[in-house]
Amino acid sequence: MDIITVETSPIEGQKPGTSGLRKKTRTFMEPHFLENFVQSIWTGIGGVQGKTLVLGGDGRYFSDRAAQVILRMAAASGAAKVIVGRNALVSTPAASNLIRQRETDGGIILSASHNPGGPNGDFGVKFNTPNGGPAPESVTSRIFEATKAISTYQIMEAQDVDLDALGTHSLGRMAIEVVDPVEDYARLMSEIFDFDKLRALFSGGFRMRFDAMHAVTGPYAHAILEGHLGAPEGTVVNGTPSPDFGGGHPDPNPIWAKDLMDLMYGDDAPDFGAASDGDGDRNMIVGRSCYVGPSDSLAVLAANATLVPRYSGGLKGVARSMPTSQALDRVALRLDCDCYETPTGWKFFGNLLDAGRATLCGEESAGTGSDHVREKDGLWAVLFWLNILAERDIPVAELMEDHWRTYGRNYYSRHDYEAVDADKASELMAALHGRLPSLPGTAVAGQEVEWADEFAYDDPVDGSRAEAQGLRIGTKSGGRVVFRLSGTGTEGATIRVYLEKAETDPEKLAQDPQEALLEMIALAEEVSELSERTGRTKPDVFT
Ligand code: G16
Repeated sequence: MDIITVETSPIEGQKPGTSGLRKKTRTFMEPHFLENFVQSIWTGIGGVQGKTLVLGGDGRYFSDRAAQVILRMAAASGAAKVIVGRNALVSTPAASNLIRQRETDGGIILSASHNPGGPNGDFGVKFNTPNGGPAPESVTSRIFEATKAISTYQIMEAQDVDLDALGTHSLGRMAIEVVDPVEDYARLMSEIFDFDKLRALFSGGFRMRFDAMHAVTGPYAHAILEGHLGAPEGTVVNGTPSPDFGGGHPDPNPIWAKDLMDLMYGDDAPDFGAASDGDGDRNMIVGRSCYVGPSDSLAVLAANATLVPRYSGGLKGVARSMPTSQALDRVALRLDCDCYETPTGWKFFGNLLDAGRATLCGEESAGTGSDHVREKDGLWAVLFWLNILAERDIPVAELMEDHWRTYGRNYYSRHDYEAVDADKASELMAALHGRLPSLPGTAVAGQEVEWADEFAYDDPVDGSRAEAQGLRIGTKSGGRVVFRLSGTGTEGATIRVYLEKAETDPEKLAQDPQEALLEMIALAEEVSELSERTGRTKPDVFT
């Protein structure tokens, strides 16, 4: 089989964002776009000669073609072996697990996460390092530099590899091992959670609905929930992955998982509802008439962690991304464990997990995870909740009330303004940045501003510094507003406004978050002049 060297030139816009490179699928399908980026990954990680990699993804449109290209490029550059999920389907957390379990040199995940798929949707490519986690900025910036200097790439001329056939194949001198992606992951889950207790929960009549949103967790959820744990057939819905996610938007939040929300707020609601996203790393938790926001979910997991076998000895520490609500901090204070605040992006948790400083991590963007892998993990979070419910034997709503009574409540919401003109969004951020020093001590929308800054993070493990990670304003009353531009969008700019208000008065713990946050919403508008600058009067999405 011949190895061809193809002449190419740098393509604009190949800078990895919050989580790898995400673009419109059609952009990825343009000549050389994928190949340039993949060759740049090889350069950024010091080549793939003799290395073993994992390859998988959420099965979205173009994944099958992209997987074949990547295999031919890995073979051309001398990789020893690639471990591929059957039909190139592996959830992000399961890929992280495979990378770790098989002690490989890293892996490539093909996904644009919760973004819609299909020819008019989004596609993405992400490299994970040998610890199983998303490449840190030091690596992604080397990859980006390589995309700007590329002049050739190598690819092997060969027929497609049959990725439907389990077992070992070869491509030139490179071995390709096609594995069942569910097996190892299911084993890992059974080692973390009390599967006997969960089986007893389901055999006792506990009812659940898991919405896999036509995405990658379907086979995992069928195997674990209905197989290992004996939940009745039909517990998992939309459980067959499809290249365009059934025409839907595989983002587990109350808007895109509306069917699940309707069921859970209806007359015959089951005890527990959950959903996961395109690549299986995000989760949504909902009890009977009780949606649990991601920040609260993280705090609940931390507060109840010792009920789960793997965490029964306690937590070494916890971590959250900066915009995530400070509900977790309240729990950490009680548990007397360290609580780290990192920039948005799972890659920032990697060092803390590797160094044994944090056991549990989470983000407001519906991601929670622990040191069992180096990615956030949707199904793991669902099993964690089930394990807690099995032990505590109370409905979700009661558990939340109890949690807020014990720790206080951080009302929280994120307002997203999507596809905003990129220049206008940058101008808004620049103007706000300029105002920050003058804000403390003044009143904005009737709120006294106590502090205002731009978030920067000094990694306590490797000493690296990440600057310009969001603009924050804190009020004397314990409120907080954060502004950030998303690093995962594929169209214009997405302005994210994160709103938070702390409440400890037992009489005021049952408000609607949007109502409770009205003052913070007014402050955010006044300080940023968002509607005037962008013409938007209400968010496209709020969570
Ligand atoms: C990715 C990252 C997360 C991040 C989220 C949102 O999630 O892995 O760490 O919180 O994007 O990022 P942004 O606010 O920059 O859009 P996923 O699930 O999309 O891979």
